[in-house]
Amino acid sequence: MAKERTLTILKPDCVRKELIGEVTKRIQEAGFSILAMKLTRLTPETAGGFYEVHRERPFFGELVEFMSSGACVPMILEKENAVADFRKLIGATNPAEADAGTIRADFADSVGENIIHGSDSVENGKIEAAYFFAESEVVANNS
Ligand code: 3AN
Repeated sequence: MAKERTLTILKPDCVRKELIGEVTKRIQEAGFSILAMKLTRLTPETAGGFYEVHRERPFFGELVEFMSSGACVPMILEKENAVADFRKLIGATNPAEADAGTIRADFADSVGENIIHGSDSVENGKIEAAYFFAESEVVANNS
């Protein structure tokens, strides 16, 4: 199976709960290589741009406010079957519906504050990665 890349964000609730280390450990133990990572803080404008597809949804304002409420940690990850495997590792969007042992089931409080993002396709992962990282910030081979 070919290697894929996905984009994750450890969200502001993950950073506030001091879970950067714990969540990153789970990601690495699941076999993902980190090709890029940084600590940053989104503005309401950049958060709105990232979640542009949700602009018409009723929760958009809340989502933008939350995502710009503190620091977050975006990472580009690589692994075989990365997109699907990562979504399995993090669990369903709503932590109440997430499988036991997933990151969201273990750490997230609500559908709005759900600890972590994972791209839903390789194509979107590419677009999302470019939102946070210049090509020069990406380590091509880190396995
Ligand atoms: P996922 O991040 O699991 O792919 P999406 O793309 O459906 O989920 O939603 C993007 C983000 O919007 C979610 N991570 C979540 O934080 C937020 N969100 C989704 N649905 C709701 C909702 N009903 N109420 C509040 N926030 C939501």
